[in-house]
Amino acid sequence: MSPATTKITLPNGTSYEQPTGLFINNEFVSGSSKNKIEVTDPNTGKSIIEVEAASVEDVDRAVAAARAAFEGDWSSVPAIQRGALLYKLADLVARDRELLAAIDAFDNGKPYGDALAVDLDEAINVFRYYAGWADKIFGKTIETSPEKLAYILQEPLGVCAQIIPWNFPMMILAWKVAPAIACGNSVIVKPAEQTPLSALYFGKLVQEAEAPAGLINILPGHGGEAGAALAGHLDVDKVSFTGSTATGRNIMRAASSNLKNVTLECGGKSPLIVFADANLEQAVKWSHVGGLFNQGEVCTSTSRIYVEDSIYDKFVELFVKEVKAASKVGAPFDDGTFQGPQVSRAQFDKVMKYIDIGKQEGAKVEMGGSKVEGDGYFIQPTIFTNVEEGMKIMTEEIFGPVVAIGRFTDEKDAIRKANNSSYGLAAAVFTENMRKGHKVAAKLAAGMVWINSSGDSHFGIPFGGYKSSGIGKDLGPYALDSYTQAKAVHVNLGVDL
Ligand code: TXE
Repeated sequence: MSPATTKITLPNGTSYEQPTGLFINNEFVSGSSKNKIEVTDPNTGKSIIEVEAASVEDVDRAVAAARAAFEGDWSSVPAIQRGALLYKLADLVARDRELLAAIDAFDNGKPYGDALAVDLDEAINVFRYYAGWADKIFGKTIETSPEKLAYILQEPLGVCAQIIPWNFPMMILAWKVAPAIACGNSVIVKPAEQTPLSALYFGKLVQEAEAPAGLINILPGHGGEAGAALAGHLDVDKVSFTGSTATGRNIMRAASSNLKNVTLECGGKSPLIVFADANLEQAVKWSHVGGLFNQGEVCTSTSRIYVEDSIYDKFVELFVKEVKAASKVGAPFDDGTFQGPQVSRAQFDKVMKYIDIGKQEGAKVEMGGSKVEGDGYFIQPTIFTNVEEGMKIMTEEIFGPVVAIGRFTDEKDAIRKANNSSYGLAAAVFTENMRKGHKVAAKLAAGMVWINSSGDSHFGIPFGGYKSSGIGKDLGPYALDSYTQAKAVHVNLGVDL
């Protein structure tokens, strides 16, 4: 029996039919168990809808479908047609961008305007970008001797499991699905429990694009069950994950079952360094966006700010002023909202716990520091100052609207403090001295460094971390390496035995 769709009316008045089943073989189907996921509106704390949760058996079913697609006609589809499919998907996502943005704003809690201008814009660009790559994935020839031709084929990996977080649901789906399909793989997407709705709606677009059956499967499910089953599955060739470092470790352990290829984009505690010679006004504005955009639920959030001693007080004064003026907290669909609710009760509790820890550790609450009274998971934008190295709020990922500010004496001290982390996702440097900017950038242990900006990213540029922030890269041509493997072919041109 095919599962129901449910009519949802979004807070902006738009109604649509939301699929609630599992998407396998281009059909919405019921799961083998009665497992459900309850999806909540973080703006009110109320339940929106239940969707089916994939069991281990359902994972097997989806893997079999993806395997059959990969080994079937798909393997002989010309590269340019893989690109054509991605262009079609891009056009369909573009057609429904407002609905998809509204869905993400609804179950995630992010401001609708941001979902539209950032998440959906990026998702569409990413599909188009990798559509263009599909027929430009080159092998190599390597000269060895006149008696031999050696060439390298760059081949797809096979069945790819793609485990998606809840902070940018449609955007990260695009980051994972588009390069995998461009390279000729088949995929199984597992959206996060908190935000499965846009991914399931995307299943309808996959149908409409007439993708080969089984090429793109979407399995909402619990991480510990469906996610773990995908990561450990013996017939899955790759797992790509974005989420916490703790879960990344579990995935890597599970992936050792068949030594599957692994890409992990995990947590961060990214530093932002403000030198005394920075353009202070710009440093303040970027620090605001870099630390507090998307409710602080950004893996590259520059949530640790280090300011040079001589301008520390001035920076704090201007930063607090900027955050007060530009961090309007409100409902996701209200005009002018900069910060919506945290995604879930669990995330709200985690952030509030860290705010309490910061107070106990003796850091100064410069502004915020409490929840916002009323329904929903709202937290005041919070700034801690006089934060010392070693304090938990300076070392652990909070993933909320909380920024910790410390100070440094000179360049060496700034670099030492910035690198004093088990994470290495991103880092930002503010200085008007470009020689210093580039020198410091080279010394920062981070997969992405911004000079005079923060949180900047582009689909053509690799995205991924050093140290415990992950392995491998999403985006840019680098993601093509993440979804292909090299096969060496040795051709004997004249050596007879
Ligand atoms: O993350 P999880 P959670 C960080 C952030 C946040 C914390 C916890 O600090 O506060 O993680 O969030 C799936 N095998 N980030 O608990 O567990 C899960 O179903 C396979 C940073 O939500 O990492 C979901 O689809 N999969 C971040 C995805 O992993 C498993 C984004 C992420 O969930 C699994 C999100 C398992 N054993 C949170 N367990 C970023 N890097 O942007 C869970 N999952």
